[in-house]
Amino acid sequence: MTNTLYDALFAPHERNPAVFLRCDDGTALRYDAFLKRAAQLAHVLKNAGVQPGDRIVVQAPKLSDTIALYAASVQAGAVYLPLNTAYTEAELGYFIEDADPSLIVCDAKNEAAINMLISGRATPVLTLGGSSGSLSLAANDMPDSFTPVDRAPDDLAALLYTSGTTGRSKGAMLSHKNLLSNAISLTNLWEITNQDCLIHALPIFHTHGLFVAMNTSLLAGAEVRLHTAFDVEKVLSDLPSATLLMGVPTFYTRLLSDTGFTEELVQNMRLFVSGSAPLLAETHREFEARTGHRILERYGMTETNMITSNPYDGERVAGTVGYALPGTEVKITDPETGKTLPAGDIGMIEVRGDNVFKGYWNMPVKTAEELRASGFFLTGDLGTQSQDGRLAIVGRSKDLIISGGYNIYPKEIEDVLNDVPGVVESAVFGVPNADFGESVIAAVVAEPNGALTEQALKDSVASKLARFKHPRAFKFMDTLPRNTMGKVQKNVLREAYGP
Ligand code: MCA
Ligand code: AMP
Repeated sequence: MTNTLYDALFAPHERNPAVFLRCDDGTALRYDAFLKRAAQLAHVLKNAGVQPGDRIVVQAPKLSDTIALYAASVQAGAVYLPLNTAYTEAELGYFIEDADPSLIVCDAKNEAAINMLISGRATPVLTLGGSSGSLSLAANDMPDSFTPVDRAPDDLAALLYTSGTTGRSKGAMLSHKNLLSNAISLTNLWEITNQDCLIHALPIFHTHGLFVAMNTSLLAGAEVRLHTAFDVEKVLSDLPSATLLMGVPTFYTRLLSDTGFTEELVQNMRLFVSGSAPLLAETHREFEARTGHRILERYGMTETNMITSNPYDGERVAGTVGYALPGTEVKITDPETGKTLPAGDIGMIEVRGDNVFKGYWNMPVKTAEELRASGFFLTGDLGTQSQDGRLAIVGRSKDLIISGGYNIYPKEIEDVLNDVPGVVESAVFGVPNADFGESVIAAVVAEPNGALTEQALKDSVASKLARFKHPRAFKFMDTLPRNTMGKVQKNVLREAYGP
């Protein structure tokens, strides 16, 4: 019997007495105890009717049980589908409809709302959170060993939704091999071992926090300090006894803006990793001047896991994302013709390897558009590669805003705004923001003499979209700037309304 991911990440720890998770409340969970808990949860999944290949939707707080649920899902042969805790019911409804899960796990405080949302579906809802979560309680009475369900390398382990330029989120199907190959590459490259202690302050519903941070720690047997959210004070207090931090650029700018963040504090630290959004060269330099450490920047996507990384031992160059990971190919192509471009030219970044997903859930047409028959995936990012293969990202061909490491697709917000009575049209764009990298602005054309108010726009957005997607300002205009082809010129809007 084999279960690709379980055998590599979890099984080796069944008798490991070292601490895996140290939580905010001071509790420490050993690897062996964590595995027993995962087994108990796997029994609950099985008893709830979860079959191999079934999706489990998880919108839950950042708890040790939530991470054990991920391990349980792998063990039970299910497909783990984590969702941002900030999503509204309207957003949640779409994912549930699309993924057709056989189990939903949510925060105990959202149970009633989710039951209302899915009324008419037979899907059971179990809860995590505090001592009252029904999933946690049910697990307490279960046996603490579970025979993992057979899962081959190409079987799905996770379904992660990523927004799209069409406004509809797409479920990226990630196999056991996709996740494991990436964890192995990163663990080796960043030299992560069981002597490491990672400060984990990222959310656990995205690739960065769940796979890059958690899978590498599991593979290496490292300790993880589980912070429920990013809090500068808490990070400062853990730094002297930790060795690793993985974060989005906002983590680093916030640390730098605190005078308590000093070179003395990071004496024990081995590595700071940044990703999910561009790290400004200025942040890179300021960080080195303050701490003596050069942040290691890497690049990835939900669909591909990590693609490139600056070297651990070699030169970490600000403004570049380094070299293709072992077993991963990167090429730069002409976005019109698809032809490979020579070193130094700017074009579409394409990637192929064991890290690349198996396609979009229920979207064969979309999959064929973005994943070539040759196996190369079109990232939608524009970049240039030096003669020796070092990659720099220079822009995006997709209309995307990245705010604090969260991807926000303007089309999704424009669709909501355009539905508000009195709106003729709208254009959503990002402007530079010192804290979040970019922030969201909406330009709106209202019907003449209409009664449209900013409050109506805010109310509509608030009822449908997660808070991090909300425009931070609304600009009323008579018309939107367009080019001769009739396309809205977002660069003109960015220049007009940027800082
Ligand atoms: C919180 N808010 C945000 C964001 N986060 N608004 C815009 N963008 C955000 N990212 C809202 C809050 O709802 C709040 O709204 C207000 O901003 C201020 O909140 P604050 O307390 O300052 O924020 P925070 O709670 O400290 O969060 C900031 C954060 C967080 C720590 C940067 O957003 C975060 O953890 N980001 C990491 C995202 C991530 O993991 N990305 C990886 C996905 P109000 O106005 O109501 O107060 S990408 C990925 O996985 C790919 C593969 C990759 O390469 O890694
Ligand atoms: P997601 O769709 O959430 O997986 O986000 C993937 C996108 O984040 C990529 O297509 C890039 O545009 C962006 N991204 C990730 N890492 C970096 C980085 N180091 N520098 C610039 N952009 C990045």
